[in-house]
Amino acid sequence: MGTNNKLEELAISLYNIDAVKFGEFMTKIGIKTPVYFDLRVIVSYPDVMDLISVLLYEYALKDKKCDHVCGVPYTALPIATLISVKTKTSMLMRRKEAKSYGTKKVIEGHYKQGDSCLIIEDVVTSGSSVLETVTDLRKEGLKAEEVIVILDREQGGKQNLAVNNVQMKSLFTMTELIDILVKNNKITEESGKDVINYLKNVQAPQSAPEFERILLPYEKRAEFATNSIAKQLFTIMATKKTNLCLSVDLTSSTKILDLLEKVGEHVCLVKTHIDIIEDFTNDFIVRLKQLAQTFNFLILEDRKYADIGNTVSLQYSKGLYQVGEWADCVTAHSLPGEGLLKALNNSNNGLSRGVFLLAEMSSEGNLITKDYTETTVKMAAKYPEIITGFVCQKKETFKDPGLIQLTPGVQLESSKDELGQVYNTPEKVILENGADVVVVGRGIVAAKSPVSEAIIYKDTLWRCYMKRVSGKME
Ligand code: 5BU
Repeated sequence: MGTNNKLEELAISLYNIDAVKFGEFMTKIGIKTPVYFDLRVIVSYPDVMDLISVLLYEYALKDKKCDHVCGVPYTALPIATLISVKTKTSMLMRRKEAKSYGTKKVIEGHYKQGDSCLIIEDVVTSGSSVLETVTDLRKEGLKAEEVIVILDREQGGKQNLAVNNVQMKSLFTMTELIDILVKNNKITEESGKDVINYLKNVQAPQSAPEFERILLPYEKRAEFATNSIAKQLFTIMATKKTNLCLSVDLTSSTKILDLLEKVGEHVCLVKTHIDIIEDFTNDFIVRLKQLAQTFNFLILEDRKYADIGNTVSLQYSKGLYQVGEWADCVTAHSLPGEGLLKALNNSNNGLSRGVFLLAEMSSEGNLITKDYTETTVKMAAKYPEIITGFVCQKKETFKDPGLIQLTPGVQLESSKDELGQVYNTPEKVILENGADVVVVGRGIVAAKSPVSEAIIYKDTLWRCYMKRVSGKME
């Protein structure tokens, strides 16, 4: 029997054993739905189980090698077992409840770091169950980049998974399953259309586990970036192997330039407060740009724009500093609303430019609330071409892997200054709080030997990042 015939046979069997039902049903959360799936019943039908495992094998495993297979608990567990036995491929088992016990292993079985694991699932709606399994596997250092499913409900799961670097293949899409059932007179064309329309209108929200973004390496994140500065910065970090942003909070232009001569090779980004320099001239900008080119770093002017669009546009492109001419990116508050982002977007003179929007601050007692942070992130989503990322303190603040988390308030020891600045350690901000680029000011510029201190920061921060993307977080 050819694969297509087998698929047809499976579709009809699923219908006959009531694993898929059409009519009017209520979902768990009280919404009416014209279609209902319960693939848990397949365990009572060995022929159906057999057919599913043969088809999954032909689709996903025949021409491919993977070190392990892992079923998403619970429905897919017996299917994964059959495939494992049939193909003599090792199986891993993910515990769903281990988290609450704390110490128990989440992934059972024998494996090595870097081993590849194919995930198996029955039905995908939003993809969130698959992502939970992916995340647990990646935490153990396993490569989890492919999933094979029986049915894709076509409600956004495939896209959600792709954003998280997981490719999904399915035996059927919902449309294909319905076509087969209509063709075989199991359901009418009309109820088939109803179902397709219903599914189109009820798309799953974009969802990803909160730590997904931070498990991806910078070179991969560059592929997701929509702002050209974010793309460049991810690429610089990956090639120079540094995620250190030096905040050159010095008031003499010669001191800044002298320091950058020596530490330029160790940083990905240099952050300025141009209005604190006492001997500012245009020559300073010329030299700064030369150094940026020689050492391949970007420049962030930490101007924290916070006015109406028209004023911001003037502040950005006119006046003594003409920031838009030389700074690759700037910081801005979301407080005045979208006009400010429109202004910055329209004032770039055709140059590649970016904005880090302030979603949180590091200082004690700042007035930013959770609501404010969430609204800021939503506002940024409307301007993907200009937003480089967020200045923020927590990994939960945003999910988009193409945006950069810039985190200030970092020193080797956690402490505070006398004016409310709060310092966390590199370990904490990178491994726990999700920082992508770490801003260090006085930790380096006020050190006895700023150059050797910069190297210590660079090495420590990079080590933490490597630990994070290797998946070994504990
Ligand atoms: P420090 O010397 O490492 O404390 O300098 C931190 C820099 O980051 C300094 O230039 C601040 O203006 C900047 N910063 C900050 O510390 N906290 C924030 O929340 C934001 C910016 Br936004």
